[in-house]
Formats: sequence, C-alpha cells, structure tokens
Amino acid sequence: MDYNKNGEFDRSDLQTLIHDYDINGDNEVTRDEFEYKFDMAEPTLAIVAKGLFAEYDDNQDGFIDTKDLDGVHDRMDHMIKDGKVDHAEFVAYQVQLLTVLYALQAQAGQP
Ligand SMILES: [Ca+2]
Ligand SMILES: [Ca+2]
Ligand SMILES: [Ca+2]
Repeated sequence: MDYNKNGEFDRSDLQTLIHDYDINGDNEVTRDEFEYKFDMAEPTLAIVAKGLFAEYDDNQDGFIDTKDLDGVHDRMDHMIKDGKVDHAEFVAYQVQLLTVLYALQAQAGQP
C-alpha cells in the first residue's frame, strides 16, 4: 500500500487509498462505496469491510475523506512516534487490525 514507493506510508498514500475507493469522484468514500469495492474483491468478508471502514472513518461522520487522514496516520505512527509511518509500523498496524477483524469474521461465520 506504499503507493508512491518512498518507503513510508504517508498522507499521499492515504489519499491514493481514498481515490481508489471513491467511485463517484467527490473525494469522499461513503460506506456504500467502500463496501462495494471491497465486496468485489472479498465478497465473504462483510465484517472485515465494516471494521476497516470504521477504522478509517476517524471522525465517525460516515465518510472517509482527507479530514480522517491525520487520525489514521497518527494511529499508524505507533512504534516510534516521529510523525512518519515506516514499513514496520504500517505492517504491524495492518496485522493487528486485520487479526482482530478476521477473528470477528470467523466468529460470525460459526453456525
Ligand atoms: Ca464518493
Ligand atoms: Ca470521516
Ligand atoms: Ca514512526
């Protein structure tokens, strides 16, 4: 997800992420847009999609937009608080987040 390949996951990478999911091009990603894109890739992971959306919608206003980037970036910058998200921080953040979400998904999948 380091889109600009500078070895750090920075705000421009987060902006690219928004751009990827923003279907109608209004610079906001709604829950519908996010789930639509996610669903095409991973149709069985609805709970993971919801959890990811909630995580990236930092101010909980129902849209992912540039106002949410600072909060997300801040949470990713968690091992060495230097204002930058390096590769290790990014991977650790993703692993932690996805571990929780996949566990929830697995629970929900139980009969
Ligand atoms: Ca949009
Ligand atoms: Ca938001
Ligand atoms: Ca850091």
